[in-house]
Amino acid sequence: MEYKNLLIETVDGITTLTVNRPQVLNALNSEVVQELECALYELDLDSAVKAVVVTGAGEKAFVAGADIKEMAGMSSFDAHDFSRRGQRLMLLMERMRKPVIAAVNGYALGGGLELALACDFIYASEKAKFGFPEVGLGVIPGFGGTQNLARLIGPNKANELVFSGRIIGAAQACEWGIVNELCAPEELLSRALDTAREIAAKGPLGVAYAKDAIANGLNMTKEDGFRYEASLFGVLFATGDQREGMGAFLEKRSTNFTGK
Ligand code: DAK
Repeated sequence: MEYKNLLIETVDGITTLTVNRPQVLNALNSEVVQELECALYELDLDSAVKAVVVTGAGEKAFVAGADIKEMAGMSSFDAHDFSRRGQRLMLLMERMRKPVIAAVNGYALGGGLELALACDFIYASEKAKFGFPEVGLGVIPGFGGTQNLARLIGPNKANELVFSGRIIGAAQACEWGIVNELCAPEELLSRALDTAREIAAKGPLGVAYAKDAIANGLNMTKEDGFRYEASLFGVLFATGDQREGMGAFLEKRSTNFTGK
């Protein structure tokens, strides 16, 4: 499918998906949200794709939020529809079998930070900036941001960031646990791609089930989470990937996983 606002490039099983509206700092309008949903759905179904890196076009922004120009004129019905689409996109990213890494190259504000938080983890340029300016616009984060941020860094830090609308730098975001790795701007994408390749070399079913266990387990009691983990662990013993992974270890050779 052709996308007007996304650049998609797959090399050796790793897809780089770039939000491409640099003239408005890659702000998310309803068309971009729809394109992201379609693209990620396609990538999840594509067996040649092992991992996805999401980034923003240009030097200034990852995504500077939802498109304020479009939102300002929305009817209540449009806003509801926009919100449902955005939430569907964030849930899709969480439920995808493929790992998704955010490479935050500049501003990640509002819906942009929500997009990054919906990825499995975040690498950031030392120049990146993070924040939820929504309360200054008279609204709240509406694409899962309050939920994902509080789960990630705890309610106290999430409260401070969301209530103040403050924009913080990449070093503080890293210290607070929002960012896994800080990178020199020119190395950000290659660091994210290196990690994506490292993951892609592992058993795809193992990675997919680990993602499932961590994401879904967080919404369960610890005991239910343990039970869920055990059931996924058991299912993997019916797969070729488990036989291949353990067989390769015992035969002292490298693995050749098929994801089956
Ligand atoms: N939307 C639309 N255009 C944007 C934009 C945005 N979020 N951010 C930047 N732009 C545009 C600017 O208008 C400007 O366009 P022109 O004036 O050149 O036509 C161009 O991008 C360059 O931006 P600036 O000239 O402002 O660049 P600066 O370096 O001076 O400032 C900045 C960079 C990132 C500090 C500034 O652009 C800024 O404050 N941008 C807005 C950031 C923001 O408030 N983002 C959060 C948006 S609220 C919902 C679900 C989700 C949400 C809402 C509802 N539902 C449940 C319905 C999410 C809300 C948000 O994300």
